[in-house]
Amino acid sequence: MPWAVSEPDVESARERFSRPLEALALGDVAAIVLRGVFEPSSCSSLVDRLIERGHLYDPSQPVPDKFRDAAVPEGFFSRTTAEESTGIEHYRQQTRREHIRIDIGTSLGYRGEDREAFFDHSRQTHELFSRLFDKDCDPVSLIYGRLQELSIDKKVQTARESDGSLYGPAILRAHYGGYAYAPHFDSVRLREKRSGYAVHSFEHQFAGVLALQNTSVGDRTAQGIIHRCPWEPEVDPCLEAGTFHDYAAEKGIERVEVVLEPGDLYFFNTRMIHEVPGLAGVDPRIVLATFIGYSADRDEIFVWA
Ligand SMILES: O=C(O)CCC(=O)C(=O)O
Ligand SMILES: [Fe+2]
Repeated sequence: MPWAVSEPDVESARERFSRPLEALALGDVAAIVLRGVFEPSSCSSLVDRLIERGHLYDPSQPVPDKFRDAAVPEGFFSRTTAEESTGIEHYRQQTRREHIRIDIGTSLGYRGEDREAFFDHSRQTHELFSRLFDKDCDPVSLIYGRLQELSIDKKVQTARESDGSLYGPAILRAHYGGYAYAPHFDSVRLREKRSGYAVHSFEHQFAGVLALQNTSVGDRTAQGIIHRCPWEPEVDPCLEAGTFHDYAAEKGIERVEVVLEPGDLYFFNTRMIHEVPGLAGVDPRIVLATFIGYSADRDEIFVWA
């Protein structure tokens, strides 16, 4: 059987797999795609609201300085140990000026080095999201709800420490001007090695990503690609050298492009090498993204950003 996604809804995932999240954990399915879970009109009104309230900028206007300063460079995540430390400036120098990623929310990968500042920032995100979203527009609860259904009987909740400190519940990300994710994997355990955080204790990490707006050039749109290649140390040299595509071709590794429309939600295992090639369309690609901690033998599932 070729490696493929499960779509279009929770029911079909549950028909195909008795435990869909276990299938993701094992790498049996490339992604679980849930089509049209959020109305396209709700996606566009949310994007308009983000621009009106100054969280994003209108791409037809020059880039305001505050966004240039806040942009997250391609490939950057903060490292846990000083020996491994590669500063953000290194990544800024490698990122083209017009490749701008704006995060609205609190990313553990970006802010996890300073624990206190991370949880302070998360508190502000909870306040901000309670102003941005309401019962008529609540894409965060929507992601949590679908994940709960896919989990069958586990309890989905925002990641928290034993003292009750909450992580950010999700993150809005806008990618302007051809911003790309090169082939990579995400893991608080295997990559960032954040052993001081509760999310470190889960065996598997997934992502749940809701598309809010596509970027396009002609009839092409920027879409994610997932390779049937779980991260192992031997893959690091080609990730670092930017030669993963050659490696994958040589090994005959399968790949799946997950084509999403605004309002589609997908879940995938972030240990699988994945990428989103950049496309310099006028409108930025905008998503609401989460990370998910899952272990077969634990009743709770943690969600963070
Ligand atoms: O935007 C996506 O679909 C996935 C992005 C991604 O790989 C990441 O945020 O680590
Ligand atoms: Fe990723």
